[in-house]
Amino acid sequence: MSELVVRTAGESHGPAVVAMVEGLPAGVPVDTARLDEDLARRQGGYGRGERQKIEKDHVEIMAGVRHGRTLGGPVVLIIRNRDVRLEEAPQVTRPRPGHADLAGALKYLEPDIRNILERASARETAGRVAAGGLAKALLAAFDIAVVAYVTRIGTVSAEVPADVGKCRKARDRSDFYSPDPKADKAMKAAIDEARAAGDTLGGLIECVATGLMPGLGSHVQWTRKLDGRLARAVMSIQAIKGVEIGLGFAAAERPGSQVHDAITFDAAARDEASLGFSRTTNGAGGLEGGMTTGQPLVLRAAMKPISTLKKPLASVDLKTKASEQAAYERSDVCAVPAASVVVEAVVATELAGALVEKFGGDSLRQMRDSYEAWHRAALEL
Ligand code: EPS
Repeated sequence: MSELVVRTAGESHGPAVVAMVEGLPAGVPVDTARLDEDLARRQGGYGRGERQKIEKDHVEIMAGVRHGRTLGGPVVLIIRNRDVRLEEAPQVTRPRPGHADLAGALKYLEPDIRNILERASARETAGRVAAGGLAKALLAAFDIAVVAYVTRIGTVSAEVPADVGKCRKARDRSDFYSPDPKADKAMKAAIDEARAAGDTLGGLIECVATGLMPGLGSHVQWTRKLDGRLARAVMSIQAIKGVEIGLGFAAAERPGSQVHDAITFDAAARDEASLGFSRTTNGAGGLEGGMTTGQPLVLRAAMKPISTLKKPLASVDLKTKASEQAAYERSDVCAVPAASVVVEAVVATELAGALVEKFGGDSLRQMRDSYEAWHRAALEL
């Protein structure tokens, strides 16, 4: 079975963040300018901290690409850090509640939390975003698009237009990566208020993927169920505490007749990715039985507020065991917009992985042929 695997390496203040992407077919177009656009979006958004004024993330390709196309071998991407000071950075001994600090220090028998936080830092997500750009390029060859945007900052909610194209356009004009310009003022006020209070703010992110054919993922083994894999990928993003698909938690309150999506058929849409089958609603969020249904995938993630607080919570010094305030150097007040770029990237990566598993071949051309053969056979059903 073909498999797409993404691994990252690198410390927040080490020389670079590195991503290795293994399992892409040969022939996927790679445009570093496009990858850099996502990296710039990840660095941006209202509420980001001082670090992003230092960094200017840019992808360099170290392996796996020639003449702007993947070769079929592992692709290695690096993003050099500018704020490199891993060796000289001072020890940290006062763990921040909410961060990996205390659990990591105890797990690794490590009194200097610096040795934990450097890898736990969300700077690592630059690697996942760069890798996600490659996944998006593969998906685009099958007319599959993924977009994520911010639907809430703290208690301020955005209205989400039904049209995904409109969402993307509005998001690209918003400092909050929100699809609702009417929410901007209140979102800004909420972040400014948190900053003034030495506090931080979380929020909600929605991600939609369109153009998906039915049958990506699988019902036959729990490890292959796409909803489970998406949840794992999104939950693994720093500070994400909840993931839901479609109606998600709201489905628990409704009777089945108001949750499940009646099936319709339109012969005129026979040639589309969904093979002409449609739904009157999309409560399932595009997934049934761990497989895509051919309807848009709709996933939401909840992000907790960043755990590095300017007005720190109580903690304990690991060396002296005395009560102290948690460590503070600098921090983002709100990184929900940045996290939305990471959600988009990891969802794209999981979908590209499912595509590779179903239609995998050595080359993109072979994958396209395999997809078309399946599509023809499905039309004969
Ligand atoms: C990040 C860089 C980090 C943090 C943030 C993510 O920079 P520094 O630690 O040098 O200020 O701003 O990391 C965290 C939110 C965290 O909790 O570790 C980045 O590039 O995204």
